[in-house]
Amino acid sequence: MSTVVSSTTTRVLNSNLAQKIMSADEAAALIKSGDQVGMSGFTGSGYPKAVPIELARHIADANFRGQKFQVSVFTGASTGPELDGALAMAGGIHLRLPYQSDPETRKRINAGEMDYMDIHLSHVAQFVEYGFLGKLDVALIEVTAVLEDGRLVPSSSIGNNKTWIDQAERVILEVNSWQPAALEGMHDIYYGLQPPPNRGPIPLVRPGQRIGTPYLEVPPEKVVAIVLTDSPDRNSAFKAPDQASKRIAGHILEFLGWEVKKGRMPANLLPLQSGVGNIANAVLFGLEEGPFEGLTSYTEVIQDGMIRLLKSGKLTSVSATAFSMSPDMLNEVNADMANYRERIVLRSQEISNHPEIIRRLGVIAMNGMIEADIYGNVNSTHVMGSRIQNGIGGSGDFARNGYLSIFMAPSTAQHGTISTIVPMVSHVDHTEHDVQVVVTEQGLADLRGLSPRQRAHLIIEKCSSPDYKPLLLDYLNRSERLSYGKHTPHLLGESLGWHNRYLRTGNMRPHEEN
Ligand code: 0RQ
Repeated sequence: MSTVVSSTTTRVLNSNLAQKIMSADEAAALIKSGDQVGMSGFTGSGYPKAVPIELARHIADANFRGQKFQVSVFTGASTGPELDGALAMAGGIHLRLPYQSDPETRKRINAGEMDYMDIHLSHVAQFVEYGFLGKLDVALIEVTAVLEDGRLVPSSSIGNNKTWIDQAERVILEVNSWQPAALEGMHDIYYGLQPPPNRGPIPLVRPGQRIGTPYLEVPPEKVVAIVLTDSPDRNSAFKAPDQASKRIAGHILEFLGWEVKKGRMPANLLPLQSGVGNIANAVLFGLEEGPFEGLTSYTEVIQDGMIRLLKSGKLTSVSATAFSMSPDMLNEVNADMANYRERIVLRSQEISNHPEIIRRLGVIAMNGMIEADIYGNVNSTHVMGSRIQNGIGGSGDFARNGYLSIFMAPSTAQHGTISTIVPMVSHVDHTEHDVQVVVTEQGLADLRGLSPRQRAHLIIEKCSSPDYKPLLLDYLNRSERLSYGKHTPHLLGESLGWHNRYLRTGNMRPHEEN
């Protein structure tokens, strides 16, 4: 394995490609209005940090001259302010996919000024490969280094980088010397996935297994620019777990212990997937104090809690597509990357989120939700049914295909003014068929083997806030008497009107007006 050196200029070891080093401004000028650009980046990790800012500047200049300049931006998932924030602010994004969590982008999408396609993360690479999304013009990818033979050492996320490089007409690389050189060897890029009808089984049977190569490959003639950067990834810090998160974590741990006792899971559990956000992180913190040893993880993002589990020795290996750590944890891991490299594998998201692997490994999927209804349908994405928060991300990939699918949230949102348990979700991301466990700080409802009406009574009893329980029971009782069908009783005129309760509280923030 070759070793890269950490000074900026020596990170591009291939002399042919070194000829293509230029400024971010010059590289941005190679991106044209109407281009579809596949960018690296997954959460606040491994996204290009220089060219998007210059591109935003070119877009703003064009707009100033009265010329329309917009591009479509495809990524792994969310990115940082230098990408989503800058381009959204300039009004430069025509279509965005597949996931975002940037405040400015969210604002533009919800104002109807930007198109957004919220798709399963496992679908993105194949949608582009199958040609469903048209031609990819440019790949803009952050890497850690370019080796002598032209192969690329990936950065702190992989996402869809392999696909963007393979599919794009031209490739722009940002070589970021802030990324630790010791990332080399941590990645596993699988080049064996053929399109149907020639797709064979993916030979991955353990979370920590390597089935590919640590490097990305790029035909040198495709590379039109290389930009040198030295900028940090940006992820926000996690909040310390609050009481509600701790109680949610407690319910999940107790439930997993029960599953082990029943013989439905081995003593070291099954590979864990943990979603984004503070509650998911709190569950990982809970596992650190819990009784389970020899854990593994097959997930999408590596949060602080995962690293703490690795440090404590409770977690033996973790597979993901990106880091998503607080600045403090990131500094700690970067300083000791060579050690973590043995226990962490970063893969393309078409593999980290692949249904075949998730089903084979029997992953325990734990994801956050905005609301669940009494029958177990889950809304992960839309506030009041119309305002996108982030996106479905990988939650559907893991929920539908996991061994166990758990959704969690506090029982109320917005300071208690709205119940997260509702008669009918205002938007469906995960159907009642994909959701096996719903948990709030009030308790946990195990929905497996229950009919719709049994599920409704259990969810209300175990998960709803005492403030909303009587209202939900009243709705269910009347529905059971008056509903047209008695299989999944509903009073349709009333069920969605439930959400107006929130509007009537007068607690809507100004930017949320529907
Ligand atoms: O509003 O920002 O104004 O405070 O929604 O909610 O409570 O901070 O929750 O950070 O855990 O995120 C589902 C969004 C939860 C996340 C979701 C308001 C609430 C707050 C955020 P404020 P919290 P979290 C794999 C997994 C989909 C993707 C996924 C998510 C804001 O988990 O994006 O799972 N999931 N990926 O007040 C009105 C409700 C509300 C509500 C919450 N019922 N009504 N407002 N809020 N519930 C990883 C990847 O794919 C990368």
